[in-house]
Amino acid sequence: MFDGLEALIFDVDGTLADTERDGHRPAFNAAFAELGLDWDWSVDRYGELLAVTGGKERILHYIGQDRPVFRPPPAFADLPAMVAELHRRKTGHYLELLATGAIPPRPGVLRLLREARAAGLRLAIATTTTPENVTALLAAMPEPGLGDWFEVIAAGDVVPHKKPAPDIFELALARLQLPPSACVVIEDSDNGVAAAMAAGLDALVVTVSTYTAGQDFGAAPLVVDKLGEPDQPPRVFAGDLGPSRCVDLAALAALRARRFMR
Ligand code: XBP
Ligand code: MG
Repeated sequence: MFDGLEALIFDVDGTLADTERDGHRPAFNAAFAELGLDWDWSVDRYGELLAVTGGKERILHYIGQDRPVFRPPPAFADLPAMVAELHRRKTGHYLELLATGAIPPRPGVLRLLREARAAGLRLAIATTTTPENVTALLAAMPEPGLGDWFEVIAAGDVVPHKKPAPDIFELALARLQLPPSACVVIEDSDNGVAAAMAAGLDALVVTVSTYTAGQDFGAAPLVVDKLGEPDQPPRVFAGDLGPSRCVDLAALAALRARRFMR
């Protein structure tokens, strides 16, 4: 226990690693090409499509917006069946890419995780992405056994509604059997902030990522460009780190104490 702080709950995409532009996006495009579709999500268009969380939901949204007259080929019973196959293939491409080690952890992520583990804090994940993507991302990081550090991995379709709905954070809290006041969340997006706060998780830090710069993080009490290291401190956009040189446990414990007044 660290001054009332008992657990850290991490988002994955954009937070543990900057996975979207050079990870998920090319994996979607490879799946489209495999099924003979001439769809190609550019860096900019993908940024817009990220407003919709969840890969399958994102593909359906894109079809509605950009391909309104598209009908799936006869090999598929219906559109959801085709989207499911696209997404299955996309996950395969993404896993292959992760295995190459092409997507490193963001600055300060491993430092904070090690610090939390050493202090006996509990670790959890609350993400929209598919569970196997989380396991593979953690396995590819330069910290052997990292996946086992997380007591709870709440991911993907296990809840009815994805972020910005609170469901996935509520599930993580239920599995941890902790109240929101014992936790700090690390997120990178407006949808993630909305989801966490709707679950009562007011103590959160936003580490702005490639696609989330310029988003409105509402009442988020701490917004930085990265978790950082003592010798590579983050830029602070909102809130403050107190005496800490980077986003460390002392800063997070102080943040939690301020939000929950105890
Ligand atoms: C992540 C997502 C995911 C990924 C793709 O959001 O929205 O959909 O882009 O993963 P967050 P899947 O960081 O807020 O959890 O294709 O596996 O859905
Ligand atoms: Mg994210």
